[in-house]
Amino acid sequence: MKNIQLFLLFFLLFSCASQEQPSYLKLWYESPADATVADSPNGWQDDAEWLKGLPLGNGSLGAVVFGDVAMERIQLNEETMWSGSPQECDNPDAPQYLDKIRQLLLEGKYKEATELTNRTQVCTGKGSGGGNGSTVPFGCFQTMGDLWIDFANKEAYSDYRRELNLEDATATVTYTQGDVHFKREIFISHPDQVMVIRLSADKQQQMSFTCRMTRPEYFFTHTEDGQLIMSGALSDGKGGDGLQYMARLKAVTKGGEVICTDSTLTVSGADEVMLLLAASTDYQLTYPHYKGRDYLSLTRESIAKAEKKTFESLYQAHQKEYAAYFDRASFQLAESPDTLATDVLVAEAKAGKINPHLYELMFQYGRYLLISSSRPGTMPANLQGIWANKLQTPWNGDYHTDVNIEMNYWPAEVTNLSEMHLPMFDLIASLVAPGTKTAQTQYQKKGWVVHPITNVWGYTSPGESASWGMHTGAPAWICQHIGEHYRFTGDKDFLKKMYPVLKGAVEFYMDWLVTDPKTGKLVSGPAVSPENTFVAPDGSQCQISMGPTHDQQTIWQLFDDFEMASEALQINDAFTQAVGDAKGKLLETRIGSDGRIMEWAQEFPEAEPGHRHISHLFAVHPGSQINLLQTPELAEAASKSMDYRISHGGGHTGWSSAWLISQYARLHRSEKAKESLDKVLEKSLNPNLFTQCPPFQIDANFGTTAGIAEMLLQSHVYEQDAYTIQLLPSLPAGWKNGKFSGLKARGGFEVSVEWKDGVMVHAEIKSLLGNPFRVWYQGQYIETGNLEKGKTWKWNS
Ligand code: FUC
Repeated sequence: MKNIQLFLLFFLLFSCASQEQPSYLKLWYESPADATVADSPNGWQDDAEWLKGLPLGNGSLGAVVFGDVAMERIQLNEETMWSGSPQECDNPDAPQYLDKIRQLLLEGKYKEATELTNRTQVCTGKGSGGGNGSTVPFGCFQTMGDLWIDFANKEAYSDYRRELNLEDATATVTYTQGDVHFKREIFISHPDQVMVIRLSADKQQQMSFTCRMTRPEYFFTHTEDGQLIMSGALSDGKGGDGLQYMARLKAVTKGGEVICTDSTLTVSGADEVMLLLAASTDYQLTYPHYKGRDYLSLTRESIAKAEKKTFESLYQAHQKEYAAYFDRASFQLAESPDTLATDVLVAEAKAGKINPHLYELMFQYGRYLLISSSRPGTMPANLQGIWANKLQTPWNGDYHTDVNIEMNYWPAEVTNLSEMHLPMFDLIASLVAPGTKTAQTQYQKKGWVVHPITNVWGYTSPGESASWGMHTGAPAWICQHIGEHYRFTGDKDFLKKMYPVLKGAVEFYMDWLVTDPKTGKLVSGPAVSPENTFVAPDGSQCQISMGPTHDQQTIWQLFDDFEMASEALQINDAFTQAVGDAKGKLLETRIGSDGRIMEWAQEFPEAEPGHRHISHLFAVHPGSQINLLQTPELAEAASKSMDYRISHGGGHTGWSSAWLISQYARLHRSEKAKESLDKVLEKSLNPNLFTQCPPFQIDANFGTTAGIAEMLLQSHVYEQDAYTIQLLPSLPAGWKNGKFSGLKARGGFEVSVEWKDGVMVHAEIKSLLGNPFRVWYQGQYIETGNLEKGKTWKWNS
């Protein structure tokens, strides 16, 4: 009997193992990225080989792995490698012109007002350096340099494959030289704060190579305690040294010999080698940001701890910690797990043939990139996440608040990665002190403000040109994330902590808004509709006006969120009441004579009707004020606005097209949502699936993930004290069969759905908070009621 049991056990184990599917979520390639091609010196020119590399990251340390056989290049990043330093850019002369500008605008004198705004309201000094700020105080997010591994074996190779497994956040390179099969495994551990590189072969004594570390400027190397160390200082943008940085490399070998010089670490004849790399800067992550972090000890201790562990235990800790986030959500469309190499998928998409697996990959890649670039306690993901290979990263690799940083975080809540959202709140909170000074100096107003750009140095002044720099809707827009985090998580401690921040932004607008004497409505201004230009009645091209729809909508959302937060925290006083009154007096979104949403308070012709920004539709997405269920007329007008934009060439940059996925999805125009999604895949993908604006910007990666989620699940409509959970609200006809699990809905729900032949066959909604809920599918409410915390509602066709 015992034998039979044993036999059965072995049979079961064996049959399970043999049925185990290889990981499906991989980027993989049959050729390396060429490490011998130098990066272009021009900061704005993308590097084709780098964009074939595989990105790894643990929120603070990042790398792009080339996988070149003879010479491995691992391009290094650390999230705080910022040149520059704090600077004084507010203009104390600005306030005296504010009333005059407002008066000119309200009188319709746009040309004069735009000129006066440009002359008096912009920042002092060099601002962002025109997006080229690496040598001015604004600074720039820069590469940390490169780790080069020069292998002694230069023979020809075969059986090459490199891959990035999204399920364990590990890059692998395998190839055969002669009769030896080589393998490289690379991951960046969050629990151990090191990059781990295992180099192995299927025969003994095959590992011989020399490592170097270099940087395009400001670097020194030396050896200490058997480590190769690269260190240096970045420019502070004022002629001196700014941040100090250090990267340490250590080899742990099985067999063979290690010799370090001041510029190299050489391994000869080892059976297997584990390289450990730790890096940091002295940037102080806690506010007030500047220098102070003990980067020397931090990197020393990370290596000292990791070198005592085996590769297996480092890998297991890494995999467990990472997968706890990644595995929370799934999305499956393709019928079979057979996939093509990723560069083939990209090439096919460019030729107009999109493999369904590419949708799955892009959805999960955005989640992978968010986990890899934004962890609790780190800086938020910047314009390139944490991956940049230059000294002058495009747009300084900064935080743009007029769509880009917001888009980075659109997938955070809905794809079940709430924790990854936290760095954005730390950044917002850190803007309060400098932003209060800017509000006072620049406008003599209360509260705090920020404009379209910020950096790690607390930059809150307007930009160098008012045409884009006078984005006064920025504090309202970024603060929307506070409300969203609360709506999804119900975390009252978080809300309590962020309430003063939210209130500070509200205070600014309460002081900033003015009554338009013609309409009696409250309007914001002087302000831009992000980066867009109108034709004023006298024919001049202007950007500045009073009450652009974007400001009005974002401020409405801020006031509405403030009311929600005050109610949740049981705060009811004269200020909350005044905010409620002001919300009712805001100039509302209006429909123009052509049936579209008006972008400005007057019906101006657009200078660029296909402009990439779609900021006047903020209320459709990411806002929720305009929606199909509660404001159908405005929704119809928004639909027209989108179609008009697209027919005039809109959606032409990566992020613009990615945004349209969500906006169309919110209006349940599933085929248009898919068209926008397909456009991102056809026009904006690099071989490593990083998206192009162009240049490379990570926003469209995140916008695409968020857009796909928005096609599958929505929960932005709040009616009768409950969130309406809309299942498959924007499912395109081509996505016949599929399923998703673990997406989140506002009100604290976890949702899984399966559909066949375009029809939902199964749905499960788990209540995490016990809030009331309503379920909507194909225009019908299929459930309304209460679901106890922890209980799951199930539905079958
Ligand atoms: C905004 C956009 C640009 C670019 C930049 C980083 O200003 O208008 O297209 O994405 O951010």
